[in-house]
Amino acid sequence: MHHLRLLATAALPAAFLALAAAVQDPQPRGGSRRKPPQDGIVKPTMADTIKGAAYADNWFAMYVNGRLVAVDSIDFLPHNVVAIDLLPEYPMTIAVIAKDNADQQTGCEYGRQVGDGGFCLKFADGTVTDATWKAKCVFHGPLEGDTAAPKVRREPLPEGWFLPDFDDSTWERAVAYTEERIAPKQPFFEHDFAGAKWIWTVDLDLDNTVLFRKRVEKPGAKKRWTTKPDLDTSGPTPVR
Ligand SMILES: [Ca+2]
Ligand SMILES: [Ca+2]
Repeated sequence: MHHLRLLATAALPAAFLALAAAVQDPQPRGGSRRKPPQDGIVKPTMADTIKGAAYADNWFAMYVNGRLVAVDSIDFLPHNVVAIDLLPEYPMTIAVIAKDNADQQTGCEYGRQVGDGGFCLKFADGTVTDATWKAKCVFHGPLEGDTAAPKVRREPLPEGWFLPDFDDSTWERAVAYTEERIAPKQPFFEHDFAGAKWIWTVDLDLDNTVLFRKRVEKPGAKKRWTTKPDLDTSGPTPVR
């Protein structure tokens, strides 16, 4: 009798273990959907990433190597900083759409006022915004700064403007502005933007939607990891 009870208590945990194993691994052993061995696969870790931050007056979305990687979570006010973890692959093409707050029909804000823009970015690999970036305005107004009878000029986003192989040779250089001219709000000073310049087009006031591009080269840079994404993240359509 004593013997039997011992046997039962010993057998029960074994049965539970078998059940738990079956729940965790529902595929038949040797079946085609079992995980392949991952020997030789090197996965990236957080140590492979670089940290960055971006501040836009008033809003931005950023693509890296053709992929949408960051969207400013606050469109108008308050001004905020977006912190970004990036898994860098070089050459790295950064493409940004930045928008000053402006009415689509008048180019004004608060009724008949003209607001100004500004964009600043810094990544831990040394990438910063400066006058080497390319810039293109796609929404300008009010024309001539005329707020009494405001008119605007708009053009569609160039096809594939955020893709690495897009030809931006006809775009102007970005123009760097002083911190005093931009007058950023407090969140800017709570992050490390040292060495980064404020950029926009030549017209900080009337150019309301601006595209930026920058190709970052890192000769000799090698990826430590071997994994490749299989998923399709192209769902979010380019913003307009
Ligand atoms: Ca404006
Ligand atoms: Ca603004």
